[in-house]
Amino acid sequence: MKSILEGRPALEKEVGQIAEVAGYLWQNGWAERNGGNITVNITELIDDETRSLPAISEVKAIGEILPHLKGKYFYCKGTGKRMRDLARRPMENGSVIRILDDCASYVIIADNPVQPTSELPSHLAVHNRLIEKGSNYKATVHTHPIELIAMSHNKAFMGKDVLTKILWSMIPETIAFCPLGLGIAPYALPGSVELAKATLKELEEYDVVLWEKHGVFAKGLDVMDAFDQIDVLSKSAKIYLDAKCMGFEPDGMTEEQMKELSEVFHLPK
Ligand code: 2HA
Ligand code: ZN
Repeated sequence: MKSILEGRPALEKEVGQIAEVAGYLWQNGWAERNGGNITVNITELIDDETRSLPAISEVKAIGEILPHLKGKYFYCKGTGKRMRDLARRPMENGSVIRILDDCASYVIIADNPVQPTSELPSHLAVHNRLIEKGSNYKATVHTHPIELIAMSHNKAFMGKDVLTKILWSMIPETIAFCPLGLGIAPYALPGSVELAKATLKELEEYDVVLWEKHGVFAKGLDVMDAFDQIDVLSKSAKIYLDAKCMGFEPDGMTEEQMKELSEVFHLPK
């Protein structure tokens, strides 16, 4: 069977980047079994010929009306699929979907009728909001970074911007490359409306949200940008934990050092 990627270099490159990031998630130990999700808005890469491709699935309900997604196209990881498999075979472990004109349902158009992630409604709700805001962000990533999840088991870290300040102060790069910090969503059942709502709320202010005792959800300009932000935060969390393992509380950079960084890098906070 011919893949949708054949003869479409821009789409092939995009899916290649998704597969590359899926590999990093697995290599980092952040994507056990079917853990994590990736959803990317690929509408800009869809040409007229692709728009006329027939559906290869029945019409499926999203579960909510998302008015800004009419006629949009997404690459979505498949439900129950493994990141480590997606890294090697992205079109067998994910699929391309088209949102129908009712803004409440979709069809799969390629390559295989792989059912998208169980978290599709929450990922699509985030994309709906991003488009509504006129944002250039195209990717959402959910994964299970070990050290950040470990830190979320401490209630004292779950206050607003408590963890952000600790993580920023571990290494100068973190504030430079994750300048909005880390939002917090209190524990809620995976896949629940409550978790989706809390995530949407936090994403108004942050690019990355820590789901207490579960993982992170990030938005990015593209999938690599979303990954990079999770990666720098995770690096800071590792440094914090290494210092604690050596038996001391890390000093962290001083307020003055942080202020200097913010000024030099023209950071928003
Ligand atoms: O889709 O990680 O939380 C797999 C998950 C859901
Ligand atoms: Zn998860």
